[in-house]
Amino acid sequence: LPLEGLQSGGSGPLYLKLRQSLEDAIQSGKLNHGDALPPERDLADYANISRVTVRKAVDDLVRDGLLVRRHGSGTFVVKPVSKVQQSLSRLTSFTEDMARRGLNTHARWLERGLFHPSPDEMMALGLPADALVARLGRLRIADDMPLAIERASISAEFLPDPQAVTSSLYTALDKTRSRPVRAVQRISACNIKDPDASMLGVAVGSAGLSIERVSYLASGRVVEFTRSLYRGDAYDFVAELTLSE
Ligand code: 16G
Repeated sequence: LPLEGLQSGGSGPLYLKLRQSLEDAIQSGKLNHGDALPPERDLADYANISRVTVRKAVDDLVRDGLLVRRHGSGTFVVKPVSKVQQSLSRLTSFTEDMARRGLNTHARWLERGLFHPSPDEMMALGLPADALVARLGRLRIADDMPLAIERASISAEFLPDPQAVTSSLYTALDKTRSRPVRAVQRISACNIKDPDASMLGVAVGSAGLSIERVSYLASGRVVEFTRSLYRGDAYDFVAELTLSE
């Protein structure tokens, strides 16, 4: 593992740097799915940092579902064939989430173009009827497994050329300096009907999670209104709860 020089390279908390190195090792295949992580004591000695720091980095990756602790036998790199554990406290993109797990994403485009907003889009994005909205409809696939159907609506002001989105929407928004910094997400249970069921490769009536995300810029303006349908058998959404003061 490339842990030398953690102390010297760059600024920021050590545990974040360690977390990043471990993530990089998973992504690049230096650590394979199913591999055991070296004991925390060894990692600490080797990188010349405290065990508390190592524990903090590992805790983060366990919380995000990249690593799993097995009682008595150690910490392992999660096999992605199992459910995707998705943190509910971080504003990340699908492409990033999958890349962190070492999975490649691609999309089957269902819709991509500029339209006048529907009443729902007018409400969610705060737009008049004569405005333009970029609509991106995608079947989202990770390593050949269809996981979700997503339909994103973005005011054309932030995404004037929807054809420019070839893979990640958030990367495209980054380029126009309009990547969201905050989002409100609503999740509800549903049964997956056709044609969605056949696109997702599940039986008609299987359990799904219907998710609506409204994302905001730092200025408070709405950037994104996205409706997603996730396979219930492929996703676990995990939230960290703290006792409020
Ligand atoms: C996630 C978001 C979706 C966002 C997309 C961007 C949920 C439920 N939805 O899938 O709102 O548009 O990421 O991903 O998490 P991209 O940058 O890979 O296109």
